[in-house]
Amino acid sequence: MADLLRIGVIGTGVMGSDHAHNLARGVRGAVLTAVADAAQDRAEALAQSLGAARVFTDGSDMIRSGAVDAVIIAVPDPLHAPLVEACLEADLPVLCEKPLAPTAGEAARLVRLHDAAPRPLLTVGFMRRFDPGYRALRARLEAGADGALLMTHSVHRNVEAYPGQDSSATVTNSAVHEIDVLPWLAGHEIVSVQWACGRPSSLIAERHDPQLLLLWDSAGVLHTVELQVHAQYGYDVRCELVCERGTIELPAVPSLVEADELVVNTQLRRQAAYPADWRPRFAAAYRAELAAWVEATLAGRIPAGAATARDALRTTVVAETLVRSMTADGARVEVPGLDDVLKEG
Ligand code: ISE
Repeated sequence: MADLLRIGVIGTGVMGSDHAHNLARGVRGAVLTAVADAAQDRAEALAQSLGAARVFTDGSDMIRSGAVDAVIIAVPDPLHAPLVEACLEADLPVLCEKPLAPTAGEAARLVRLHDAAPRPLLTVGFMRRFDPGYRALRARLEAGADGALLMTHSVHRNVEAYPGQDSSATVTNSAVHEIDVLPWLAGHEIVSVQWACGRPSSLIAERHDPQLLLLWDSAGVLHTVELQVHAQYGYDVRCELVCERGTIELPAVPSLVEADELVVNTQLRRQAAYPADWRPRFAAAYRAELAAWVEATLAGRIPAGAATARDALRTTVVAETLVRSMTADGARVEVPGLDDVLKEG
């Protein structure tokens, strides 16, 4: 591998353009070489503004062009699988946005193809693993002073839901972050799940909002996750670990520190701003993830600590099991083992 990685970004929507901007701002050892999007005008505008040399209207053409050494996939979830497969065929390292694929069947197929590849190529962009707050939570838990972990409580709220998606997308597209990061924090796999809901918001008809997810891990720890994807007031992610001797939680609205904003106490009020979406909240995580991926790719590895193909498959399997609970009126359902999932199909 050369010492400068030529990177191509497929997808110029919210996340593709965010990754492209981060690359253009400067990541040691990497250069943004190409962008691809079926929306040619958008791809050309992004390439021109960031100085990317090549534009493709088809991501597969970029993958086969020989113009890039590594690829970032940031297209809508159902389009991930064929592009990841093309990268594996072309022997190109790939950072695929989460989820690896919306269904366990597709994700399992990618894991089998990846297992057959001569070297590890696939990293999945579960960026919370690189967030300083989540890393600090994990380090503190591992240090052991608070005793054993007993329960966790997470809240994940978005301002507005993506249009045209149903209740299952809340799990497969949004809750997958908690489904990935909670076992990473706790050190144990999720083994059974239950989906619950109560009174729905009148502001969104397409899906049930909010939803409550219960996840039990192999150590018996119960993780509760509240998802509200149409919460209106701001982007809000919380996580509290309940241990034997105390609790540990993420700081409130940590992006304020980065955005250089203040919490103001005035006229009998306490006021603070919320980010409008996940990009400012997880800006440091996205940058750290990209830097780690580039460094590892140049060294012929996949980044330590990032989500692997198997981690991502496990997350999709848990998400699919939650959707099964949703359609079974909230029954508690066992999560199938990865070996069984990989044997099927
Ligand atoms: C989005 O795709 C993300 O990855 C965000 O982090 C999450 O908060 C949001 O709900 C997803 O739709």
